[in-house]
Amino acid sequence: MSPFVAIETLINAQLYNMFYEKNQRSVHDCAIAVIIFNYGRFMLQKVRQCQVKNMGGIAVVYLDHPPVNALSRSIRDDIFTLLTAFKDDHAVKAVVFTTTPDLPFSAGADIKEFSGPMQGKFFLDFYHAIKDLNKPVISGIRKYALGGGLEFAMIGHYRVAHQDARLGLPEVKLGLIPGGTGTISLPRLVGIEKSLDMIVTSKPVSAADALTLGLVDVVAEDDLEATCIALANKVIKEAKPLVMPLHRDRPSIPSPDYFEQKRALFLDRYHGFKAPERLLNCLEACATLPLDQALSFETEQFIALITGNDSAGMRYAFFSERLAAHIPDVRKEDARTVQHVGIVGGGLMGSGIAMAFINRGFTVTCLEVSQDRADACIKLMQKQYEKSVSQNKMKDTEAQDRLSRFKVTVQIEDLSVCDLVIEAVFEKLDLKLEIMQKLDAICGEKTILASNTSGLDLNQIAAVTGRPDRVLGLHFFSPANVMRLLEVVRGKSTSSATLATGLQVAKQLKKVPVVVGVCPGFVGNRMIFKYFEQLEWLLLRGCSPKQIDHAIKTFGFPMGPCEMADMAGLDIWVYSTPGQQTLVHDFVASGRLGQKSRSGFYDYKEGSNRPHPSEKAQILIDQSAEKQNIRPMKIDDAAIVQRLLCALICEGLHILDEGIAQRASDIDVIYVHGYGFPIYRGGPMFYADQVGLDTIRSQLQDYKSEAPKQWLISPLLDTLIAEKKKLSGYKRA
Ligand code: 3H9
Repeated sequence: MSPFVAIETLINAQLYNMFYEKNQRSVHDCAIAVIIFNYGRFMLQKVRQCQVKNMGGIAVVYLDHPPVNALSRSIRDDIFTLLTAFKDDHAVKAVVFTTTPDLPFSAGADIKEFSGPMQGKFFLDFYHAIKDLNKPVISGIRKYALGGGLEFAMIGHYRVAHQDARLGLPEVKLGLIPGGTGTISLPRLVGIEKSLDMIVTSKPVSAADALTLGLVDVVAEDDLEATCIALANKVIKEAKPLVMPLHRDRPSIPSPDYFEQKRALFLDRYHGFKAPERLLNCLEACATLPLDQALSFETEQFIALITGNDSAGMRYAFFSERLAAHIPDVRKEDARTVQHVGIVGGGLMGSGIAMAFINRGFTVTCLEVSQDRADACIKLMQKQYEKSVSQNKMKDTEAQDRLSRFKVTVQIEDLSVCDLVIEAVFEKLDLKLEIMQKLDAICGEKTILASNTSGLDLNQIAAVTGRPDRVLGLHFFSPANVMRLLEVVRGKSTSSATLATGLQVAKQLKKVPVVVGVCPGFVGNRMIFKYFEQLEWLLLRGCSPKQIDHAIKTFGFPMGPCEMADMAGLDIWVYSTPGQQTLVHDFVASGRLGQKSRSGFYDYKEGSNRPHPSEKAQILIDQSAEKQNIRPMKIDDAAIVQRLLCALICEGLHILDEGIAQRASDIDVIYVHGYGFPIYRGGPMFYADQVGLDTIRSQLQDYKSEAPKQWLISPLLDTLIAEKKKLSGYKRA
């Protein structure tokens, strides 16, 4: 016996025992496992990812690749091997793919594998294998079937969804299209219009909606596995011809100019994003081309997207968002339970924060300074929910339930019972210190105190309390009930249990938390000050607000810096830069505060936030330039973008060097979710890698030669260049 055969025999025997003893399965199951096992060299792992049970001639395959059943190469190969084995096994009459109750059906293809070459079996292989199998294939969908997971289910003949399951094709969020036959199968099941809506919005549908649409055949109220087996037995008994969704008729086109109209619409709505247009091309191909040509076309479009920079940026953003929540010294289990939240200040920010909490099931008590303001706060909240009801976004009963969990008080003592109290008062340090002291005096021992400061010294704020370990910063972005970013500020005394609680609360609020250290402006605002510093440089050298905003919007930001500054309020900029005398100070001194005063870098008509170029603003800029003896220069759009982005990158490097952010990808998450950095460009740090760190270095050096104090270059950049490392992969040891 050769050593290879000997090893294989030994492993076969162990595997046989493992299956038989551990899982109490029949000899037949074990035989299948051994068939699978013998198929390749590394089947021990593969078999673990696909477990098989014989249910009276129905092979039930459990996809078993925690935590989300991502269809990695190994599990794809397992599935293919099984399908091939079932073809020759006459005992197998039908096949059910499902999962045990703890696992979802599948989150789709393994996104981690997309950066390397595509290897192993893929969706077209599944299509051919199931076609050749010619036995009913049923998918039993638990929790969710997303992306490639749903595509796989749509290749088989039937789909059964558990009543709580959601089904969707969210590939566009990763800069992709469903490239595993999804753009051809889904329209054949639900039509072109619904397919376009489902794919382009990336929104999954419920099991009930999927049934109505014809995406699934049965909804299982309780026992998913039993429902699948019952369906399999029925199909076997009926012995009707089997029709795969891909073999159904081509879908009809809703109207003759349907695709033209959608292309025109998408040009505006998805400006800068590549996947939506390619999706339209695929759906058109689905409706007009024979199956084999439509499938090849889909593959081409998918490959064009997956090999492009945009999808790389969006995939990086996907993983960066998840990585941001992992803090090495913080254990999830240490988080305290938070149910009742106190908020100090019921203004725009405070009420936005209150809504964010109420909407996720928390009870909120808000503190206001007077009964008049308390009444105004309640009214504002009622109005918001009435609006949601009138727009059919919420049922009246739901709105009432949310409002019943919201109270406004003028007695600070009413906050004493809260698990977490967040101060959201005006950005004045003295005021915040006074409030924190009072809260510390009245709140229970376990209450966590948080400040919503957007950049004041959290350590100073924590130091006035007797519980600095239970103080942290929760910097919400306005409007707090909408914006997903949350900077979670870790002070020098913040305990890991307090931080764990902050991260858990963020997760409950469905926010994207990023942990940052203490420095003026933390990460996001500290970088934006540098961006605004260069905005001023450009304005003083003759670039108009409109030109600058146009250049940045063409790069992909939804808003230019002048529009953004006007929206936030120029006075905020002045408060945040005490002791300085800049162009913005001139604007504020002349009463131009931005949108709130209907005048800033632009003019605004009453009742509208649409910016109009302003002669008065231009006069202020010209006067300031003249006072400082600055002459106009010719600066093109590319140079504008380069300068503004270099300002972000340069400051981001210092922030990393100082340990204020622990990873470069955390900075990117902040910029994508809080400042509108185009997600398909990954974030400023990822973008720096794409431009090339050498190029960035020489650009920074050029700027430095004009203004050495403004452009200090972090030594980290030189280290990364010397070590040939990527900035986006940087994390502090
Ligand atoms: C596709 O299918 C292409 C095909 O059309 C064509 C191919 C030819 N792959 O989010 P969570 C990880 S494209 C790899 O924290 P939740 C995630 O990184 C795919 N890993 O949990 C995290 O890891 P870690 C289309 C994945 O419960 C862990 O799983 N599908 C994948 O809040 C838990 O994730 C999608 O776009 C994946 N596909 O949310 C779905 N999915 O613990 C993308 C997740 O190390 N996924 N991970 O940080 C999601 O939307 C959410 O993760 C999901 C779970 C809703 C599934």
